[in-house]
Amino acid sequence: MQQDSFKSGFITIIGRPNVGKSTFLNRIIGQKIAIMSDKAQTTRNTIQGVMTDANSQIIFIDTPGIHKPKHKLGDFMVKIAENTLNEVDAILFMINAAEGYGRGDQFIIDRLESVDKPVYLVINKIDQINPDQLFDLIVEYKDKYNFQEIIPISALEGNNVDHLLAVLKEQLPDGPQYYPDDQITDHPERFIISEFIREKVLQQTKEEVPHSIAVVIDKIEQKPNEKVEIHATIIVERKSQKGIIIGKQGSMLKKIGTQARRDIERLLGTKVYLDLWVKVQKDWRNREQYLHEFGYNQDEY
Ligand SMILES: Nc1nc2c(ncn2[C@@H]2O[C@H](COP(=O)(O)OP(=O)(O)OP(=O)(O)O)[C@@H](O)[C@H]2O)c(=O)[nH]1
Ligand SMILES: [Mg+2]
Repeated sequence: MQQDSFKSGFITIIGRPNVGKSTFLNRIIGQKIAIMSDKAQTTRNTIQGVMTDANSQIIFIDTPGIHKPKHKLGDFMVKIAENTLNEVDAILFMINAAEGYGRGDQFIIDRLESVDKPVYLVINKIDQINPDQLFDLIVEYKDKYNFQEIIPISALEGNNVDHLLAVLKEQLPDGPQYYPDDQITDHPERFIISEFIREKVLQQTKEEVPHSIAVVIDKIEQKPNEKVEIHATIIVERKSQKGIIIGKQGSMLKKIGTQARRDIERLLGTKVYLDLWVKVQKDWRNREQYLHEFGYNQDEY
């Protein structure tokens, strides 16, 4: 009897900040592995999400939004996002239906001109527009690049996501199973835990504060009472930001801690004790040594 072939491949998700790349990744993986927020430049690393079924494995790569960098951290983010273009079998270029075409999208389209891979235009957030607007958007975009297909979705509500996945699976080449059945991401729990903490800071603060922080996990310890004890430090750039993160009588830090702990407990499936500290590291986003130390390491890419 002939064995059915196994299909596999890598697909990157690129686009401007805030278009919904991480929301899409989490939806298709069915678990939160990438943090999300309404602030631009939420994602800072590439994050693989692995989708495996009986005869295929697709590895999606969530990437930082492509933007005009203002510091070394931004350079790193854009560089690793662009680097994925050369490492994959297909590209999802995601746009925000509610925003429409802009210079930032053209910048990405210019990058795509030199890439010889199928590019799918994914129009996300269609729950925010009406069908006429969608039609106009498709007409506008279809002449801008030779897209393999244009697929409208809502990552938040799930509209048409199954269709997109079916189309992608269809075009996968025959290939090996790269990851075991039960593995859903390339990052260790330690990374996801630090990201969950960062997400809560992003959601609770505004303006420059959310962009100025990094989170470092100092220690993770399994206690005899079944609890996991986690010690982490939130790094900020200025003393004033430290005050904001701590809040009045520690109220903000407490809120961040409680919310992050809930997510971490869901991830680990166990009770967690979370101890958070805040530390100032001046101008860390522009200093190679700290970027390296906080997990934004050029050499790894
Ligand atoms: N209405 C609506 N909102 C969405 C949809 N998808 C994502 N969002 C929202 O858009 C915001 C940004 O989502 P993210 O998934 O963090 O966007 P991203 O592209 O990963 O952003 P960066 O990591 O900064 O590049 C969040 O507030 C999401 O809830 C959608 O389909 N519809
Ligand atoms: Mg993201």
